[in-house]
Amino acid sequence: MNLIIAIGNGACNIAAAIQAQGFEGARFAFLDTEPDDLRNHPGAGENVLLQGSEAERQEAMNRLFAQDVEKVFILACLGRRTGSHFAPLAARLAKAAGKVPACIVTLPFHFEGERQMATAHEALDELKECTPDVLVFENERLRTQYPDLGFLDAFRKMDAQVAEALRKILRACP
Ligand SMILES: Nc1nc2c(ncn2[C@@H]2O[C@H](COP(=O)(O)OP(=O)(O)OP(=O)(O)O)[C@@H](O)[C@H]2O)c(=O)[nH]1
Ligand SMILES: [Mg+2]
Repeated sequence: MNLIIAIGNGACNIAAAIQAQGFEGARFAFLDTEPDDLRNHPGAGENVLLQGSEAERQEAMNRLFAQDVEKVFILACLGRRTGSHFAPLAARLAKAAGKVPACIVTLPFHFEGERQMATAHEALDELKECTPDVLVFENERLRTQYPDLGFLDAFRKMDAQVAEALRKILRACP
C-alpha cells in the first residue's frame, strides 16, 4: 500500500484535490498542528493532529508507518511553520522505519517574503539530505506562466499541477 502524508494546510488542500478527483490506490494521512484546518477535511483519510510534546508528535507520525505501507510520499508546501518543520521530520522517521520516502514540495511565491523562502530552502535541504527523491514545484513559476492569476487562483492551479504529478507517479508505482 502507498501512503501519502500531507503535512500542513496547503499540502492537505492538495491531497484533498487529489481525492476529489476520485483517487484510489493510496492511503492518505492529513497532518496539521491546527485543528481548525484539519477539520476542513473530515473523513478524507487518517487525520493526525500534531500536538503535545515533540516525542508525542513523533510517535503519532511513527504510527503511520505500518507494516503494509510499501512506499511513503510526503507532501508539503514549504515556507511556513508546520510543513517546513514536520516534513523533514516525517522524512527522517520514514527512513528510520525502512521506508525511504519520496517528497513532493512547493516553494513559496517571492511576495511571501525572503524569510519564508529561506525557511522553505532550509527544509528542502533537510529533505534532500534524507532522500534523493524530492520533486519541487515553484509557486513563482506559475506567476511567470500565468501573470494575471490572483494568488488564490494560483494556489488552486498549483494544487491541480501537483495532484496531476502525484497521480502520474502513483500510476507508475502501483
Ligand atoms: N498549493 C497551495 N499552496 C498553498 C496553499 N496554502 C498555502 N500555500 C503555500 O504553502 C506555504 C505554506 O503554507 P501552509 O501550508 O498554509 O502553512 P503550514 O505548513 O500549515 O504552516 P503554519 O500554518 O504556519 O503552521 C505558503 O507559504 C504558500 O506558499 C494552498 O491551499 N495550496
Ligand atoms: Mg497551517
